[in-house]
Amino acid sequence: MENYFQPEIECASLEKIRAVQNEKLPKQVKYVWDNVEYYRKKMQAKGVTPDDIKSIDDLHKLPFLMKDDLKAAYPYGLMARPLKDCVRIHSTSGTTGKRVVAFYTQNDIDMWNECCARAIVAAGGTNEDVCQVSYGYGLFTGGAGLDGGSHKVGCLTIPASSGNTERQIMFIMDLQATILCCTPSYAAYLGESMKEMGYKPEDIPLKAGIFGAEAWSEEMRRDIEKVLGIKAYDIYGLTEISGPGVAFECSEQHGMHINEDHFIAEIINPETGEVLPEGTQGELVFTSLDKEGFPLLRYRTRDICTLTREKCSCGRTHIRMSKPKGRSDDMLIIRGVNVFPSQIETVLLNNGYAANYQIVVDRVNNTDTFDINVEMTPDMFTDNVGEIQSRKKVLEDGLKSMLGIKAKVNLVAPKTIARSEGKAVRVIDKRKI
Ligand code: DLL
Repeated sequence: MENYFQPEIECASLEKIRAVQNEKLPKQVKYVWDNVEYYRKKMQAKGVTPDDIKSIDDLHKLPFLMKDDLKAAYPYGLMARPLKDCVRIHSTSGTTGKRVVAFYTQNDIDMWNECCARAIVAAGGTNEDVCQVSYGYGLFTGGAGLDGGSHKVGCLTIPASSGNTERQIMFIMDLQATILCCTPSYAAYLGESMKEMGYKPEDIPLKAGIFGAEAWSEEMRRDIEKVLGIKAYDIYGLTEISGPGVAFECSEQHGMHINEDHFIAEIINPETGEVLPEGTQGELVFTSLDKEGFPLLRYRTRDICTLTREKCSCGRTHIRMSKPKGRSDDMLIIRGVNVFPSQIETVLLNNGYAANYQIVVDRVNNTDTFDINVEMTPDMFTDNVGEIQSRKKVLEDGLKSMLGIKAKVNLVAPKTIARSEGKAVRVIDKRKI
């Protein structure tokens, strides 16, 4: 039986969802206009005033916000409330330049925690569960978000944070954790470590995992489910819009329901900004409907995906987004061809490898070099040169047909590629362009 945290809104009719959005949007636009000078100026430059936004049909009239706007307005320029009304900040994991800092009022935190609670309940969570939160706690939103959701559901929460794999495993086993929340790459590593320690899936008390914060393939899901003996659910979100729980998977595991009573999603053509029809792939854009501290309107996520309103048998009615293929800024352009790390991952996992790989791109004599270091699994590890060569060829052929360009595969020994406790680092781009 499917359970819901807030069934009246999660399963509301489309008319009801639209009514909620139509009521909230004009108010939110007026609120931002009155309180965020930076966005008001953008609206003025486009000749739009709050009076022009009467319903969600007018959404397209509003200007976009981009990451560059967040940098330009850093740190306080997009806040809509004085600092005294805010109770928390979080910040993105960006490694270059200024980080994005988002501000939350207590209402913002409550709304966000409810979104995460919806995700936990959709993964089968109840107050009988022991929920181990192994996302990083701190500036990153993963730990705090799932922790808050877990409390709302009434799970016994283990705030493990990331890292210290032995201790993570000890808690899972000793405290009989039933739900694990972490990045998919860390879940895979925990699974690999538990297997090595001799645990079989049936020995592990976990029943569900809530994994997100980075792109992961269906093949990786299958592997994690197998090694941990669980059902693995995807969860999506971003600091700018709140954190995890903007969208989450249900028992169908077929797209993530976007919490449409709080966020409006659009898909646009990233080149032209044109809004695309449902089902078309493009860049995801979010408008927050009730954020108080840091309310972003038409924020371009750079995540590439599709949306669908097809009926979902779980009973939820909110629109679903596909797994993001990757970020438009993670997309590599190699010899003129667009390459997403997730495509490479699919080929590797379909050929029996785990998701332990690193892509190295460089430019030599004006030509892109494209190497993929792939770890052999302990079962396939050998020093037989002929066997390695033929394995390498199978992968290179598979990659060529998936990507359309040739990559050089280097098969490396098990455990030689660094594991990540948070988001995995898949790409090293040495090109200086
Ligand atoms: O990663 C929030 C989060 C924490 C989501 C825990 C899920 C679980 P940021 O660090 O701001 O926030 O990074 C946001 O991560 O724009 C996507 O590119 C990527 N991302 C997040 N979830 C997924 C997912 C958190 N399920 C950026 N699949 C987003 C693919 C994801 N990419």
